[in-house]
Amino acid sequence: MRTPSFRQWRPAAFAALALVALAACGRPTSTSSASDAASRVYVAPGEKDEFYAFFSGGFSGQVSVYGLPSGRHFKTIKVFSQDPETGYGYSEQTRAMLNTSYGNVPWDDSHHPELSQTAGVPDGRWLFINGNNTPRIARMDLTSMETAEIIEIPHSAGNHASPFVTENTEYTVAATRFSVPTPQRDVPIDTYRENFAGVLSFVKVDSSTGRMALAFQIRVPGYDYDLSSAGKGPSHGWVFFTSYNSEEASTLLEVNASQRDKDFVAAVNWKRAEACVAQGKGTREPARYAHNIVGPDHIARTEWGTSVTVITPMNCPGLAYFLPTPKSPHGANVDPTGELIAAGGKLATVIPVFSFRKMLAAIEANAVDTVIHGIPVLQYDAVLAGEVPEPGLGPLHTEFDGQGNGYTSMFVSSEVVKWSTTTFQVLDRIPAYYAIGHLMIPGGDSRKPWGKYLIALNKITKDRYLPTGPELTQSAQLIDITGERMQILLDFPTVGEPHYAQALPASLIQDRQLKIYDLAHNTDPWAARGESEAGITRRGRTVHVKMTAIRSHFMPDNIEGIQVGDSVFFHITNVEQDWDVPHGFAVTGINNAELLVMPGQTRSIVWVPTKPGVFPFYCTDFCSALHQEMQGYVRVSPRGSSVPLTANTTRR
Ligand code: RUQ
Ligand code: CUA
Repeated sequence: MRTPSFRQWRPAAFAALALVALAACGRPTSTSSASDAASRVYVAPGEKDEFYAFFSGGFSGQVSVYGLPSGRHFKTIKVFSQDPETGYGYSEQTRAMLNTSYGNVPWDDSHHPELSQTAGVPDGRWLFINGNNTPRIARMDLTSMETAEIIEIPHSAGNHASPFVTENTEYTVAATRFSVPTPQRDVPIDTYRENFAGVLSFVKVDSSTGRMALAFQIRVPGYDYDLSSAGKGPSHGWVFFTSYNSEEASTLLEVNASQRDKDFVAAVNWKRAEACVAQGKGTREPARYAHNIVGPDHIARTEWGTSVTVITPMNCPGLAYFLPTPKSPHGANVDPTGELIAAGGKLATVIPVFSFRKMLAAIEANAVDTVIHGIPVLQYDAVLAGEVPEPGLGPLHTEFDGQGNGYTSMFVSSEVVKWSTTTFQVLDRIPAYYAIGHLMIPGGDSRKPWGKYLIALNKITKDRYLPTGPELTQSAQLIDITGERMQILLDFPTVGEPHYAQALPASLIQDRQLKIYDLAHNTDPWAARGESEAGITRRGRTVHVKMTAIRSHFMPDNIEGIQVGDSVFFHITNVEQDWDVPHGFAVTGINNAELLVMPGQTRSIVWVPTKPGVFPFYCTDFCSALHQEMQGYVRVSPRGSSVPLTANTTRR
């Protein structure tokens, strides 16, 4: 979401914190229960956490993996940002992952991790996340916890309402946050109403391989599409997208997009869309986009998309309906039964909860206020299940515990509010420190939430941790939701801004973790599967070194005959077949990254020496007692030198 600066936030915050302080009265103070809380998050040395949690890295562009309840950080999965620590996005095998129609884009803003689902329940196969800035969706494989695929979304600008999945991961969706001219063209910005449009994209996911493909796009009015959630059970076949700026303002949205009382949730019937596409009601439009896929040889390659099928609500009646929603909505979340859709209006005074059943009845009865670009606007009262009154200030996102309760984050009053999905009354509230954005319950957006914990994902931590200069960490708070009253158990800092997170029981994926890559199946063209395959070749000014790494030496080690300005490709194969034995590779003056090579894997990086001399390379990962001995030298001679190309491949 758009985070206000602290200056803007402050007056509201003080009022809010006063409120929060009041609300907290009568709750056990944190000190009296501190040891009790500590024991509930304590995971003893050698013991394992109960849940895996996947947090978005926000503007770090990555995903981080935590254990719950301990809050321990295990790994950062490299997704949209180059990572010199591992060579992701730098190595020859991974560079293509970051290709886009804008060129190689080495960064993004990742917001919403989303687990694949079967029958509406996380199945532990894949994790998706959106790239918000240069519109993309990434898919990670949960056995290797590596990025397997990234698809660019054409016609889109700011891929925010993404990558939420349908009940059986038939689709992952992507909606443009910023409407833009589609197709892109050079027009005056004040022709916004005539020339700008929104686009809702449906990306098909292959049910056996996970491979994504852009199925179709729906062109919709030029609003800002913000978040979404797929129907389940009775509402399977629908996706609900929030929108704001139904004013279609193009300047100072802070004021100009907050004029109307209500914006909209767009209810989209994707089965209807499929039927319209099948009936040829779409048009094929040119669109160039990158689709980057890691092959069976572990090398990423780009396939270029050239066109996309576009349909409009005008040409496909029954495709989309607008539900009027107060006021500048952010999240739209479907409850586990699939009947309720809770919307968070950033400036709203209530949380409106829509009824899917009533929505169908309203469509049937034609309870329509007006029609916008072929999209009927249903009557608010006809689709409303109820409103949660006086929830607090700035409702954003809702998750569910599967026990008939919704939990909504309140950005401005900085709290989590628990309410009943039958009476719509507020049952409990607890402060979040501070400025909570999303919240997450393991499985809390699915048909079967695991309940137990709730994580508050907070933007501001002023005074919560040891200060670290002007930039302070964002944080997560673990809240116990098993009792009648919520109880805060733990604060822990996060990597980047944690917009959203997803979690599942560790038992679902823990035993399926890949331990090594099979060396016998390494088909990288530059692999050296054994030391006898190691060697060196020159092709003009390019030199290829096929090198093996094993505890505790490289083969070859000493290299001579390199000249200043050569492009030297080091192709490192880790020939170990043991779990948890990566080797690193770095050479003096290399101006891109190191390589971190997993057992059985080949990774390649280029080094262009700039001066004559003798330069060491070494293993960067402390792999054995003789790790410090795992080294070699490269002799670099002036251009045109007659030193012959040699590499020491002897074992003496
Ligand atoms: S958004 S809170 Cu992507 Cu709500 Cu961040
Ligand atoms: Cu190999 Cu250290």
